[in-house]
Amino acid sequence: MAGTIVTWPGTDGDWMPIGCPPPGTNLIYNDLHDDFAGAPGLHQLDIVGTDAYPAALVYTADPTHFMARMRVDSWVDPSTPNTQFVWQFLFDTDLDPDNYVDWSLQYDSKTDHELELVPAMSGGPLFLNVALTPHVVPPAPWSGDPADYVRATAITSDLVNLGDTGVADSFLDVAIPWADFTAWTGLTPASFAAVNDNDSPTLVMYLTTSSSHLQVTADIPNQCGVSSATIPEPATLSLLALGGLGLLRRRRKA
Ligand SMILES: [Ca+2]
Ligand SMILES: [Ca+2]
Ligand SMILES: [Ca+2]
Ligand SMILES: [Ca+2]
Repeated sequence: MAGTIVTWPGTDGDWMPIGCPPPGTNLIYNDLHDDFAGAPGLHQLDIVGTDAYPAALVYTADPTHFMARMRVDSWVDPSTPNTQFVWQFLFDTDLDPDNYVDWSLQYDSKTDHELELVPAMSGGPLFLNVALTPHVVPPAPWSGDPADYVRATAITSDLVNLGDTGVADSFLDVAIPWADFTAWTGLTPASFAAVNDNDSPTLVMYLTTSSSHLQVTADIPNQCGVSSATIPEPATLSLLALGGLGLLRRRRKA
């Protein structure tokens, strides 16, 4: 029966905040409001969080499912339906500097309409470079019915509004069976033991949102000690993509 497969944590306090990348920063995962192109109209894609109200949390105490939580400005937004977008929990399972994203556990509400675990073909070094494996060919290693494995809480019980929409913020929760998650990613409950301060030698989590189930196009990590040199914000990305710097230099010479 739909909706009864996962036993979600009973209270918000059961969830464990995760730390900011890179490893060893010992900072809580934060994210700014209105910090990507189009953000003012895309409240449901805007990841928000502070030290007091973290953006990213996990629940690893359940014996059968791994669970992760993302705080966004507002899940319910009739003017911009949620069916066009993808919410991503990205995992770097080997801390390689040039290809940091290895897996995405993502709620694909755009193309496949499932919660799916997909590997990265190319995982960086910029979020612009992340290329995820298509769901159908080859098949996603695991996928589940959102009715069973995704839970949205429209109004956070803390009643804090880090964004600008709704009376508070919203939580998006996802769950995947440990058996499948571990078989594909190698991650176990023990892998997450030091993830709250990102002192784990083998695991970093990133939260992103997108208008594509194969890429990262919307909100990306910031305020987390992540160097802007390795992970530019969208304005910088578009300039680089257009070769803007080269054009400017050539003009100055002429
Ligand atoms: Ca944000
Ligand atoms: Ca990696
Ligand atoms: Ca809000
Ligand atoms: Ca961000």
